[in-house]
Amino acid sequence: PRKIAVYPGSFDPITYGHLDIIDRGLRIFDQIIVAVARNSAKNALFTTEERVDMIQRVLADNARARVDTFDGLLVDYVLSQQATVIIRGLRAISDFEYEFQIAQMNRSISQEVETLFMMTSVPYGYLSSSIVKEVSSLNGPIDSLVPPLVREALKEKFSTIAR
Ligand code: COD
Repeated sequence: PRKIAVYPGSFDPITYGHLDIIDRGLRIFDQIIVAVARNSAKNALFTTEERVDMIQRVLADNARARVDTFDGLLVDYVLSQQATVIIRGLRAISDFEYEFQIAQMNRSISQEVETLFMMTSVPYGYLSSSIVKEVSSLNGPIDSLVPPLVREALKEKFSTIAR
C-alpha cells in the first residue's frame, strides 16, 4: 500500500528549509501532500493562491509531491486524503513548545493520525518564512534561503507595497 503523508503549513513563502523536509520526507513516504492552510491565523504576505502557485512551480519536477489547500481541522483533511501521518519540522528549541501543543491537540482529536517530526538540516536551522520576508523587505540577500522564483515574487511584492 502506498504511504501518504501530509506536510501542512502556512508556507508564506516556501523556503529551502521546507523543501529540505519535503525531500527527506520522500525517502520515507511514497507521496507527500504539501497542504497550505487557508485559515491560518498569521496575517499572510502572499495569498493562498500565490503560495500554492509558487510551491507548484518549485516542485514541478517532483512527481511524488502534490500541492493542495485545506480548510478547517487538519486531522479531518489528513484522513480525507487517505493519509495517516502529519510531517512537521523542528528547528530551535523554541519550535518544540508550539509543535508539541499542536501534535497533542491533533492526537486528542484523532488517534488515527500520527505526527512525525524531522529535525532541520544544519544550514536551515534558523531559517523561517518570517526572517526571509524581513530580510527581503530590507533588500538583503536571500539567495541561499529561497528558490529564485520565490525571491523574484518577494521582490515584486515589496516593490508594489513600497510604492
Ligand atoms: N527547517 C525545518 N523545518 C522548518 C523550517 C526549517 N528551516 N522552516 C519551517 N519548518 C517547518 C515548521 O516547523 C513547520 O513544521 C512546517 O515547516 C511549516 O511551517 P510554517 O511556518 O509554514 O507553518 P505553520 O507552523 O504556520 O503551520 C501551522 C498549521 C497551519 C499547520 C496549523 O495552524 C493548523 O493545523 N491549522 C489548521 C487548523 C487546525 O487543525 N487546528 C488544530 C491543530 S492546532
